[in-house]
Amino acid sequence: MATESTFVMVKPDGVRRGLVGDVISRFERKGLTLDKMRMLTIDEDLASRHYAEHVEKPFFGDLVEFITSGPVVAMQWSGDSAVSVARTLMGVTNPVESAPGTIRGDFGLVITENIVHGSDSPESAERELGLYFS
Ligand code: IDP
Ligand code: MG
Repeated sequence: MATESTFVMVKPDGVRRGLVGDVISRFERKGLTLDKMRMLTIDEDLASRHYAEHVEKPFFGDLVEFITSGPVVAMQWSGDSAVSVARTLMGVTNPVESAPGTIRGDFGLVITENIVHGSDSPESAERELGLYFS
């Protein structure tokens, strides 16, 4: 198993609902290490760069409106297989289908407002960490 770093973000709904501590606690209890953290409000330019892969999708406008709607908490977490471990803790994209015990499975019901973001590959992690921490 290789030590990796990944980008995780509590989205505006998670901040509004007071779930920042719970999200952080889950990652800590799993054994990942919190390296960096900052709170910010994403502007449209950063949103478009973050979600560049989705620019042609029908939900892109709603996604940008949502992700810029309030402060987020951006984090770098590291540890063995941190990228896939973080995705497992989050649960699948649609909270309707996310397993109980995952963040999205425990707290969500709406696909846009699914509480957390996590990088989907080491390459995405490097790109996203660069967007928020350089
Ligand atoms: P991920 O966050 O699990 O990696 P992606 O497919 O990369 O999922 O989608 C990015 C974000 O866009 C999702 O977390 C969700 O907030 C939103 N999203 C994805 N698919 C849909 C959809 O079909 N309708 C509305 N929003 C969506
Ligand atoms: Mg994604």
